[in-house]
Amino acid sequence: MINFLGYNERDFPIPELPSSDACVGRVIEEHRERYFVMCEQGIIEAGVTGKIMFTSGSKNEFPAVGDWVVLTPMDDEQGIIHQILPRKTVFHRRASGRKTGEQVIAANIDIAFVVMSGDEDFSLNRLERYLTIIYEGNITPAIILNKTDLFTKEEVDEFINEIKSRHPDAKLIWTSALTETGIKYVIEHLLPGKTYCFVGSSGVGKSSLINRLTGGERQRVDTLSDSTAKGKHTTTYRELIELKNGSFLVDTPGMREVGISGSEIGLEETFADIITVAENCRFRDCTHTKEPGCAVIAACESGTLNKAKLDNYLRLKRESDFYQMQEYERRQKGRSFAKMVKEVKSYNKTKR
Ligand SMILES: Nc1nc2c(ncn2[C@@H]2O[C@H](COP(=O)(O)OP(=O)(O)OP(=O)(O)O)[C@@H](O)[C@H]2O)c(=O)[nH]1
Ligand SMILES: [Mg+2]
Ligand SMILES: [Zn+2]
Repeated sequence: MINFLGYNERDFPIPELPSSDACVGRVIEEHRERYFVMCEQGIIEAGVTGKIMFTSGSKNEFPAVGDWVVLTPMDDEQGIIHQILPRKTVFHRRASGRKTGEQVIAANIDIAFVVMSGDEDFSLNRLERYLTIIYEGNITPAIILNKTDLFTKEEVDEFINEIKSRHPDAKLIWTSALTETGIKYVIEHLLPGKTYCFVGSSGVGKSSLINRLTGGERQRVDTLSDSTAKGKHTTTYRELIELKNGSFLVDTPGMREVGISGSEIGLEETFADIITVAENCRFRDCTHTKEPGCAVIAACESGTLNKAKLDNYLRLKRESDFYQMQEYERRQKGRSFAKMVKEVKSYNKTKR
């Protein structure tokens, strides 16, 4: 019987275990393909099997913080992960740099807090990237405007109005990790057994907020001290932190790139106002850029829709479509290569 780290049998039914010493645990830290997994017997440092099994519902083959996994301990400290249990929700972005595919930042998250601050970090377009990713992953978003102590009340109101002008219904909390303003409204969201992640640019105050929520003393579920982070406070790896009330927080390093992958559902949710108006466009395949009878352009002109939001929607839609096309081509190429290998093999066989 598992009874820890937010486990519930309904969401994560235990599969048939590969051996009698195998167990189920939750990934609490990720360091370059090494994982710290909390199991009933304690924390196990684990790698993955060469052929980690794909499970229905999980798009990505590697575990991420928040995942429930099946592992076999080799001793008290080390083990091997065989399987990722199907994810209930997932926060993933387009892999950065030259890598292809998606990168999972965290799994099985109930609410994702997008943290922004009023300085140079403030960007509604970037906020909408995060919202798209969050909705796409079936997670509920909430927005935190942090560092309000650095601004006058009028300036803070201005930031709030800007966010509300594009997302009037979004849950929005303004805070200061320094003076503790608004922290109690964040706490109100934190329920036992639920998991929350904090995302946003580097330096916006994600870890500072988490420190406030833990009351300064990190209820870290592990004992690992990261020597590379010495002297700096920049978060260098993702970790799951347990609060006294039994809720779980995932701290993540600030993201420089917030690329979206194929995100139809995410875009539909984030830009629901545009999608609704678009139903009245004359053409089914209207691109909302120049067509006659475009209800979206008309709504922007009359001020019912926000033009800057539309521009961002069109940009993100292109990005999502482009990603899907690229993935499709990659799969086709992979398929024709596999076919060629098969053909060569059977040719060699008939020759013999
Ligand atoms: N004035 C002010 N400073 C803050 C506030 N929150 C955080 N800071 C400061 O901002 C700096 C960055 O805070 P962190 O909590 O490390 O930011 P982070 O989002 O975790 O950054 P990464 O881990 O790099 O992603 C630190 O010097 C904090 O003391 C706030 O509400 N007000
Ligand atoms: Mg941090
Ligand atoms: Zn249109």
